[in-house]
Amino acid sequence: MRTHRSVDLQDVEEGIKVKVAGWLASCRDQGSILFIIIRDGWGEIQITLRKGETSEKLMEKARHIPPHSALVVEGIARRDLRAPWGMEVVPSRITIASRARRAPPFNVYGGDLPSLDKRLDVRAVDLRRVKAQAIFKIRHLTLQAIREFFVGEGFLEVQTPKIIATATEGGAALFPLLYFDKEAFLAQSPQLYKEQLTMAFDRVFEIGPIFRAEPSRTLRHLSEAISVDAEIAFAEYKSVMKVLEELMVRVVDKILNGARRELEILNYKPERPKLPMPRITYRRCLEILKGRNSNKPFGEDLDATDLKILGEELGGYYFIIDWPLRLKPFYIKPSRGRSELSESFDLMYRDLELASGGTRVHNKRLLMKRLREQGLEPKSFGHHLKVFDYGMPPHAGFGLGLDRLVMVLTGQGNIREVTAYPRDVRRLTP
Ligand code: AMO
Repeated sequence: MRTHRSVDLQDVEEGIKVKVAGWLASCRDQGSILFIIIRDGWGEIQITLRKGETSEKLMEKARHIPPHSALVVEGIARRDLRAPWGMEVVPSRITIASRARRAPPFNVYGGDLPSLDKRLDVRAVDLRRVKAQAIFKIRHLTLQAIREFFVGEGFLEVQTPKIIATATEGGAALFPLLYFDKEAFLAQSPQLYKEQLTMAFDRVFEIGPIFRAEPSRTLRHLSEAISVDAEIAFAEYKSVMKVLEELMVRVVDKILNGARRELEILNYKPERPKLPMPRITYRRCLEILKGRNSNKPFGEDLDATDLKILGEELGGYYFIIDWPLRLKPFYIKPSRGRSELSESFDLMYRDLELASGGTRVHNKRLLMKRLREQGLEPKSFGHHLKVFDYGMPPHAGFGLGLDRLVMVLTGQGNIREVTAYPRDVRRLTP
């Protein structure tokens, strides 16, 4: 239906015929001249109607189009350095493809914003905001950078089932569902499948949904999130941390270089990681907490208050490594010679956990022992354990929360702002 997008106008020759389309964002009526701004998926287009140049009939029609209506405009491109892309459109015809029947419940193009809840109720309209557009452009570029990085490092992109038979990340946090006549669950992570796939493909990655039924009401938890998972054969946690930190640099650089306009709109510049990122042991974290009069016994998980202190003390990006084994899922490998610890890490940005990972148990007997220690029945994992008889390599990997990463890249404090249709305890629509 259109010949040019907004962004294409910067390259067209003056005087050519164009047909553009988008949604009416504003109309500035100065009597003898009328400026209409329409927005498409790439930016803004200025439509200029002048008395004497444009018919009275068309000017009258343009004056009465309700904001947010979807329009198709045919006309001539004319150079004007004040217009977006340096080019305005002098219209000969305006077609209202879809007339807006009512005004949105808030001013999408400026003014005070209502609560996030009100905005999420009409999310498709809310996403027309310039800031939302910038956030989702950065999300898109982030995904692109991640894929480029993994492909360049010889990883194969895979997809694993999201309807599964057994828990991987602890039994409490599953969404059960009826799978024909059986009970099944939504996958908490692709953990066991990505491990198995190293047997066939060596290095794999997946970008897909994870489902968590914890009733968390925080600014950083969703019930459905997107996870970037990687798994590498013949690797252990220290080599995987190197891959992850290089991925982080690649992503931040892509955003710093490729999303300058969007970062300007957001008035934010993400911090570029300095490599190597600090590796802080869990034990060292306890000492830091002690120094701030917050005593934590060995073996207990770090809660939001602890992470806040660590974020203040350590700043920027850092790894917390060598977690107590009892805090980690059954598939994480115990440390050599220090069986109370594990070969594991979390990647942090200040007090926000971005990723976690570790070396995996690749010995079948040890994995069965670890399952039992965690009160799980090896028989329920029969299909997984079976493949360990066919040359399961030593392997390691990580899961990186895409939504949390985009929070850091766009400077957002609430994970819902970077997710098109967030799902949480209270929200299942739209
Ligand atoms: P974990 O459970 O730590 O590890 O999850 C990995 C990363 O996913 C993100 N994440 C979430 N983001 C938003 N809302 C949630 N409810 C949520 N839960 C997790 C976080 C987190 O760091 N299988 C392991 C990874 C591995 O070892 O490879 C796992 O799932 O950013």
